[in-house]
Amino acid sequence: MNSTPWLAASLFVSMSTLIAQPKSFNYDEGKVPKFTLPDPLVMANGAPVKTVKDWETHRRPEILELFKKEMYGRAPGKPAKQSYFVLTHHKNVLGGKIDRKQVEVRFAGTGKGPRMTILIYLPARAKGPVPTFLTLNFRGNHTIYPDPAIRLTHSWVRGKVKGETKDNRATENGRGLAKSRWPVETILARGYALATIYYGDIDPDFDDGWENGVHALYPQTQKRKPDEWGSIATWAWGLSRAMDYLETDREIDHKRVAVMGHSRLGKTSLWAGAADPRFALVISNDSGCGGAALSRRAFGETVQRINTSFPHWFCGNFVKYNANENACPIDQHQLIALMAPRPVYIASAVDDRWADPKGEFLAGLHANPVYQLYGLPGLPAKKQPPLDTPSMGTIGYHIRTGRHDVTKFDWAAYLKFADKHLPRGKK
Ligand code: GTR
Repeated sequence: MNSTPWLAASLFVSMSTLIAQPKSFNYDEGKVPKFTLPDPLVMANGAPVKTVKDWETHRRPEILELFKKEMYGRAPGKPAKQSYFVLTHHKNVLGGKIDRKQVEVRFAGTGKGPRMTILIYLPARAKGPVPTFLTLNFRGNHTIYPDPAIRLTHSWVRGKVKGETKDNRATENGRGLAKSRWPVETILARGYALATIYYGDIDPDFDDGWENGVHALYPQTQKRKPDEWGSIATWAWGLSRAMDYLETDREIDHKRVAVMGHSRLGKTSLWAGAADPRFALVISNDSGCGGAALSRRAFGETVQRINTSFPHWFCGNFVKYNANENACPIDQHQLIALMAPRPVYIASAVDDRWADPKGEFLAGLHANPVYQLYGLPGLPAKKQPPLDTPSMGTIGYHIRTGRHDVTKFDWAAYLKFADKHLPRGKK
């Protein structure tokens, strides 16, 4: 019996439960509190930012520091002993058009310590290094495409999809389950590689007291400090470690790597892009609270709610802003501004009110002054564009029909945006 439709249905149910939109939260534009956003172009000492130099040498580091200290937490650098091990490498597979590599990043330099597996699909017979979409996935590399050669993760996986997991271990039942979110053939046909990692290889997504995943490499000796990395910063750190590897892979054009993520992994791609300028382009798909959405609007999911439901995602200091968003010295338009002058795309879905589509748009809009400092267009749309109508400057935005998900429409926009900003043949 083919159990895929049943599994897909359970996946849908479980994901909808995850993003339930509780009634007691505000969805009324008229009830959005009054607020003033911190100005990205005014320094903490009140001095104005007048030039790119002021921004790059003073204000940008100041804002980056505030995001580390108050929100995502501080991550360590590249582990000294990190090494890479090619697990498999096959050419012309899956109908002949794809090259597949699976590479293990060994954080402590050994296959016995914490490690993550990067699955890389490349267009077969590419002429030279290819630009790449790097993304984390929710349920294991094997779920993104029905490819029997993708290795099952050795890490903990969430056990909510009935039949997909057994004792929180990935099984064959999950193979290809999330394929609607991963248009592999289209991405490759457009000349891009796709590199993906199961986020649980980096840090399992539960409140474990910072012992498992890569945290095992950094044992706690004393009480956790209020600015130590939360899970979002840890996943973003994993993306930077993947970038370390991509820089060594001659088939990859590492100067043209777009980091993309959905939902909590959209929050993660934004933080990865802000913290690590090696990412040439950044994409947030329905990232919502703690991602692209302005916290001060408190529309849909709030700071208090996210810190309560997911106490491990942010650093300890972020709790200070529960129901107290105005006291926070930063807001998410400044996170977007940290990408400047690099291109950044923000995508919303109209039925995903929990993620506050308007707040996501406004974060892009209010990052504009920083892009303008560089003489770049920023986000062209001055008000939220109509449904299914992307607006693309150096900042891109769309709100599409439908629910919290990654769809063909989203990918079509990302590919167009990447074609525009990461043209081939230019250095
Ligand atoms: C929800 C959470 C959102 C979003 C989403 C997801 O439960 O409230 O912030 O991250 O999960 O990642 O699926």
